[in-house]
Amino acid sequence: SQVSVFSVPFDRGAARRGAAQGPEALFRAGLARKLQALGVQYIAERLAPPPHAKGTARDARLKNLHEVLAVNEALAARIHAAAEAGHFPLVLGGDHSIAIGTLAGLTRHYHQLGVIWMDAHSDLNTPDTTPSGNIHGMSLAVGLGKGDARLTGISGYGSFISPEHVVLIGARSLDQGERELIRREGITCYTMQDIDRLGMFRVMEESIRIASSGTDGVHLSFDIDSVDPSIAPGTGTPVPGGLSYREAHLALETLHEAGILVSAEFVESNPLLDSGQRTSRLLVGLISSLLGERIL
Ligand code: DIR
Ligand code: MN
Ligand code: MN
Ligand code: MN
Repeated sequence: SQVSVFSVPFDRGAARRGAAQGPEALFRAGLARKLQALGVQYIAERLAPPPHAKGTARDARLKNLHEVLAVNEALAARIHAAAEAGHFPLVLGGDHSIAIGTLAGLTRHYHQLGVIWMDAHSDLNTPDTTPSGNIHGMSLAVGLGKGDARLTGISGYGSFISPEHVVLIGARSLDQGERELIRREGITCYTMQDIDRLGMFRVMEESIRIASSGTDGVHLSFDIDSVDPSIAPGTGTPVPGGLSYREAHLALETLHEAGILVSAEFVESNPLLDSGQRTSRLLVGLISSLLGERIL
């Protein structure tokens, strides 16, 4: 199917500026050439950054809420239209708060969406549990229907994701409220310790089975901070002990072969924090693996 690439130059969901320049850094690192070489049919679109909401009331538990709402309302509408047209949305962030719009648009079309969330974090905070007030730490909770009503009320949400259809991979930095939510809701979470013990291939086989059982499509949300900061330094909240180069590629190669995905997003790449183009180049390679690039 045709790929619809959406660049989302937005970073007000995170504490640090710079992820807004992530998409253009990927194109500078050769993304378009790579897609062409792979024979991927695609159209590319860039969302407008939302205007600064000056003078609106500030909420320390929901920082930049109005900007986050504006970009995600727009993104949800574009994602829903792409899904309706039978296209495969490939969303380039931007910080992880844009997953709110992606999930809203997708769940309006796919009523039993599975989600594979690769991240050092779980992004399962709500305004009541957040230690930072940054909405990029809340996006998966919103997708489950939890949190501020203005976020869960974004027009796309036709249905919320069911916890049994969510798989977290690569977690190693969870806040107490997130741990409790994972346990309470029975969300499957493959921590870095699980990956060390089981191996990435087995983790992916199980994740694919869980996310695709009883669902009508699976979305991959890939936060680059899932990868170890020694090879992916260009990101705002790096955590040591992450995925190796091969573990990350193997995960995406396995997802390509499984053929279960209907959509994917790559977020939290921050060129201002990168060492040269290291992280952007790594991401271009990872996207290529997801879209079918093979060693042999
Ligand atoms: C932390 C960091 N759990 C928070 N979250 C990040 O602020 O809620 N998610 N960085 O990717
Ligand atoms: Mn994240
Ligand atoms: Mn529909
Ligand atoms: Mn993260």
